[in-house]
Amino acid sequence: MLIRTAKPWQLPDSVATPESVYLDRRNLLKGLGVAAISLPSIAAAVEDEVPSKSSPDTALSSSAPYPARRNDRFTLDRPLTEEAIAARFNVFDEMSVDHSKVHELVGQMVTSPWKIHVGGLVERPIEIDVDDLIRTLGIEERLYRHRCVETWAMAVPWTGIPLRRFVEYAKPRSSARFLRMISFARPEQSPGWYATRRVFPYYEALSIEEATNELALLATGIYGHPLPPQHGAPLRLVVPWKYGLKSIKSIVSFQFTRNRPSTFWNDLSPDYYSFECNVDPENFPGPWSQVEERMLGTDEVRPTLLYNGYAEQVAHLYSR
Ligand SMILES: Nc1nc2c(c(=O)[nH]1)N[C@H]1C(S)=C(S)[C@@H](COP(=O)(O)O)O[C@H]1N2
Ligand SMILES: [Mo]
Repeated sequence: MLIRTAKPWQLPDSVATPESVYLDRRNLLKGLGVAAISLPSIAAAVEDEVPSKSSPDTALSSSAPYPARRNDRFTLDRPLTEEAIAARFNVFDEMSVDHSKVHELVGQMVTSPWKIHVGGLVERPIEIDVDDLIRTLGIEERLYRHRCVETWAMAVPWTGIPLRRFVEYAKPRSSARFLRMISFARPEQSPGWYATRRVFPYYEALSIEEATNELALLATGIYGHPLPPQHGAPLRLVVPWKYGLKSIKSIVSFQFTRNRPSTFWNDLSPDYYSFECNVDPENFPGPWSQVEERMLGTDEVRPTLLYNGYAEQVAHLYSR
């Protein structure tokens, strides 16, 4: 029998980035500067690295709207994962590639105040603090399944802003066909930044049809309170019919584009990770099986569901 030394989802050496690129911060920032020619707000996000001090008032205000009212249209077929279990097993490679260590390493992260930038093909670019965004657009609670491409799964109560509502607020031009999202870029608050074989910041994208699907949520909370940093505070995407890698954490920038943007894992390992990355038990290009999944905490093994059980809401997006 073949014994694997690396976990199958780890990055094959053939697609790893040369050390010179990720070890040298100045090179990294220069690299981002080049990207910023076509996407100006990335540069703004990267330069905005020095957090201003938050007043006690703003620190408190983010917890005021919790717990939010639950939207009962979204139901589960399994028990909720225990909060403490979900909070201690996280994929947040900017902190560590050891999922069990992430929650111990997020202490440096400053998540309030937190400005986001909304630009690209919009009527007018917007800069807004997440607390103001919450006050403006409102939040609700939803129970969702979550499925990682590594085959672990969980079921959790997210709180957040329906992404469709955010897209309407952003007023994209009719030429916008995709929504690109970029994570925070603060190496000094991210112990894994130079310690992993990844080139950050993390970036993701959805088609406008996906972004305006009723399931897409911009999560600001979990288990009835604001997100703890390990879950991607203060604002992260949740698209439960896709593998978890699409649900980008700690977003600072949103851009509407005409062309399909590249995505972090598709760039790193295109043979395994498509742009769409929809949960599918039968069709997965990587060298491990997606037929079953294992629930965090209970270790219960369940059959993987097409679109993670959300076919009714999303299958029409992908029929040709
Ligand atoms: N910025 C960023 N976002 C990210 C990741 C990451 O490493 N960095 N990991 C993704 C993956 S692979 C998964 S499974 C989920 C995990 O979310 P959780 O830790 O809140 O369960 O976050 C996604 N979002
Ligand atoms: Mo994942």
